[in-house]
Amino acid sequence: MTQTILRRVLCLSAALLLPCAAHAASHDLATFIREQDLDGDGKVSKEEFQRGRDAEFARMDRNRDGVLSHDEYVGDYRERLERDLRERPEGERAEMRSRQLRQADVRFGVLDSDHSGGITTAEFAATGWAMFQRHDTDRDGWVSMADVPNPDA
Ligand SMILES: [Ca+2]
Ligand SMILES: [Ca+2]
Ligand SMILES: [Ca+2]
Repeated sequence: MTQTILRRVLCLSAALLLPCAAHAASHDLATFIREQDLDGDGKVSKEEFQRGRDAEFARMDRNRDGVLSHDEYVGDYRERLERDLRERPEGERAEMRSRQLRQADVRFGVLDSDHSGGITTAEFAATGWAMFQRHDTDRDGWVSMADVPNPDA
């Protein structure tokens, strides 16, 4: 009984940390490397990853106050989502849109770990760092194809 509840809680927290379809890409090793390998050497250093994350944060922080508001975070996601949705059959779009936006909302809540209503650079960096470490399974400070994918990632 207790175990069932525990398992459910664990599944729920895993689900919260899991990305939605449009973000699932970043959690696949090969896609992670393709997206984050800025200098094209086939692997991602911590510095390279950090540079990419900084640029991503700066792009989303429209009013340049160093904090991602809910509107900035979800608004940025919505723009990308609308582009993705154009490639989907029309009948699927509305359902997918509301599901994905709900998930973006949940992700905002997870990223905003102190529930201040905005994601600070520190909160954003902490999540990114966790993602990097999850991929760097051999802990050499690089994410490369030598890192055997973690089945939980
Ligand atoms: Ca690289
Ligand atoms: Ca802002
Ligand atoms: Ca590695």
